[in-house]
Amino acid sequence: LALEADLRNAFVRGEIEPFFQPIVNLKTGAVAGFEALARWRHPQRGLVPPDEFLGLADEMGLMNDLGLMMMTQSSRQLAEWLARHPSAGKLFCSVNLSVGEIERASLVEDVARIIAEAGLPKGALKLEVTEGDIMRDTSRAAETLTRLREAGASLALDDFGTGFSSLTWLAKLPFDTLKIDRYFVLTMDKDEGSAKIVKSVVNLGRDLSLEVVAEGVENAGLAKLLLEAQCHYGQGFGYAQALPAQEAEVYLNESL
Ligand code: G
Ligand code: G
Ligand code: MN
Ligand code: NA
Repeated sequence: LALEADLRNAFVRGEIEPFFQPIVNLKTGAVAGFEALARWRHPQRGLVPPDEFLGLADEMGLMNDLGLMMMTQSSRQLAEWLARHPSAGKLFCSVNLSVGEIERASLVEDVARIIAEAGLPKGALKLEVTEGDIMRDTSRAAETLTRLREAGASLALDDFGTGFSSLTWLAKLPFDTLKIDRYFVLTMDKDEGSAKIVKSVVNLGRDLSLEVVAEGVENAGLAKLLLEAQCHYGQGFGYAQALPAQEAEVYLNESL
């Protein structure tokens, strides 16, 4: 209950902010983009990870506020980085959407406004959704995703491989990016089945002209296997965890 009161205030006080985990070009090591992950700097408890407050935020009806704050701050931050690091090319930043946000009528106009206010190029703000987020009402989700793309966002299907109907969504919905769930990536050096799944998912993504990101790249051995599998990008503790903005910019600069 104490946490509940704190969480309501946290938004007002600006205690919740995006950290940025690098997504790296497996071939060159250059940062291609970041995933924004919410972190709460609690005045007494220190850094509170999302697993400890997202459930509560959802119960309290705060997920829309969280998503708007994450998209707004990430977009502003990304615009600054693009201006300061022209050699970073088409740098992107992805933000996770929750199911309630995808179903919110005003989402598309909010995204269009946030992109315009930050002055971001088309596709630079990437929105991550999971299969679970789009399964509740697929035809409506399909329409929303199409409109989000028209509004200038790009789209990633997150945690790919953990759901049931992955292939249907992939072919039917306008995704730009496919993120392979870390479970398969983490075990691909020990488990032949996982390695085969990762390879076929990479090939599937490439055949569908999607950019493929492997999550859970915890060490150089996995990065090498993924490069051999012709995966485009890697994300994981082997490169960096989610970093505060200043540290993320240092990482970006040193990777270029
Ligand atoms: O960063 P970490 O690994 O602790 O994140 C745990 C979970 O919280 C992940 O599933 C991630 O997708 C989710 N998460 C982190 N930030 C956000 C956010 O801003 N919005 C939503 N909807 N989920 C988030
Ligand atoms: O659900 P989503 O894919 O958005 O989750 C991102 C989460 O994955 C974040 O909580 C982040 O901290 C976590 N994560 C990122 N890289 C790694 C990794 O290399 N290993 C593990 N175990 N988790 C990771
Ligand atoms: Mn994600
Ligand atoms: Na994921």
